[in-house]
Amino acid sequence: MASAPSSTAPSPGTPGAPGAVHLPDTARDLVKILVAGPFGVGKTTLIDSVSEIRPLHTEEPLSEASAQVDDLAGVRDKSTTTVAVDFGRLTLPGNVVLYLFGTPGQSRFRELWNDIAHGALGALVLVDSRRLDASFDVLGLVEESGLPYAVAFNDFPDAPRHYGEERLRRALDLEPQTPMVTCDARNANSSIDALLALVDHLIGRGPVAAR
Ligand SMILES: Nc1nc2c(ncn2[C@@H]2O[C@H](COP(=O)(O)OP(=O)(O)OP(=O)(O)O)[C@@H](O)[C@H]2O)c(=O)[nH]1
Ligand SMILES: [Mg+2]
Repeated sequence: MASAPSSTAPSPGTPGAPGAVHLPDTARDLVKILVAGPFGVGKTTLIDSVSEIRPLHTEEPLSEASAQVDDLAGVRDKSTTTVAVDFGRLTLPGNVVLYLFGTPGQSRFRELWNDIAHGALGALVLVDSRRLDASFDVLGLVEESGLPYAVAFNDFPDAPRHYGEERLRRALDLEPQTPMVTCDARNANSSIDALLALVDHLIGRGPVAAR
């Protein structure tokens, strides 16, 4: 599978470094991006690892009732879930500023999705290759909303390694031009590379009107 161009995380003391709250004057393009995916795929983790401001989270403890609805397979240790949205900010080289909105991908959140997707230019869809079917809902939502997107396969230790890119593309019914990368959401550079793959894709499509 193609991996995204390599990146370097901003180092402390530079605009966009962790703790830099105010946008530098050089900020050029402000872009709203969705970080979407099924339950427990790593949306909150990814926004945490790349955000240069203290991220906003809406985490609540998982309840017995939610365990009936959202399958804990693969994420048994998980004790909280995002009940609305995650928010973070990342300045890329070239002073493009990404506003990152983490959003649940289950179809039952369609209304929330429509609200959060408003004004977004693209989506990074996180996929857990151990449970591909869990991503069908979010891929449906992203296709419905017409947002360009890239797919990042989150690197869990027991993820199957034998699927080739073409098999994964077929299983998820992705267009040939949809970027596919792997990423470890816990790692800032890896997550930034996944976001860069999306930004490259957006740039390659030419000017995009906000949805
Ligand atoms: N090994 C590995 N673990 C990960 C990765 N991304 C996330 N995790 C772990 O997976 C669990 C779920 O991550 P979250 O970031 O809470 O997932 P989420 O998509 O925000 O979950 P919800 O908001 O509940 O849908 C956490 O325990 C993370 O540490 C990854 O890339 N690799
Ligand atoms: Mg979350």
